[in-house]
Amino acid sequence: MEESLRQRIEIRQGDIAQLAVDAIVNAANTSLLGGGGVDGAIHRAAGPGLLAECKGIGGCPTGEARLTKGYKLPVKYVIHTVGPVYRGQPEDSRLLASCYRESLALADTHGVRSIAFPAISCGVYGYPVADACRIAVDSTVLFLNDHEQIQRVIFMLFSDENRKVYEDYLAGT
Ligand code: AR6
Repeated sequence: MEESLRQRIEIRQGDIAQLAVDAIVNAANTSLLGGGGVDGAIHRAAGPGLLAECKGIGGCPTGEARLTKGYKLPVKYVIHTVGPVYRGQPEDSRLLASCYRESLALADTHGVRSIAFPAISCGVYGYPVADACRIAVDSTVLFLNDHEQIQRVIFMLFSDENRKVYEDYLAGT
């Protein structure tokens, strides 16, 4: 990968709800009404204002994204996207790539310069992390290639194991 592009991508480990960036991405479900995992952590840290705004959106189809304010989080925006439940079908990768693309496009439209993603679909939704990582990084690189505004994309991994998967993949690109 070209060095200038590589410098816009960062891999970190920890709680995405603590990150101070312009926008964080939430791995939500189609109701947008909260849940466990990263969704639960984001809603807990954001406070009730986030759920109230989400209620007014009326859900989000798999592979799409919706934007809200950050409330008590140290971010301007939360971008809620709905990853596919992994079934081992070609459609899974198409929908997961769409989550990254749509989230980045929405962020771009709102003037975001720094954004962080969790490993969408890699928890409850069962997506194998090595495959999901490849899709996450490749979709992001494709987007950054012809969009200048977003200067920093952080992949925020929760576990040591997942962080290593991302680091290894990025090292090989
Ligand atoms: N910061 C960063 N990553 C996290 C955090 C956190 N605070 N907490 C968990 N992860 P999951 P999914 C990691 O299950 O598979 C929810 O109930 C986690 O280790 O949160 O897309 C929604 O409401 C895993 O690697 O999301 C949906 O119903 C990754 O985030 C459903 O789960 C994603 O795991 C979505 O499932």
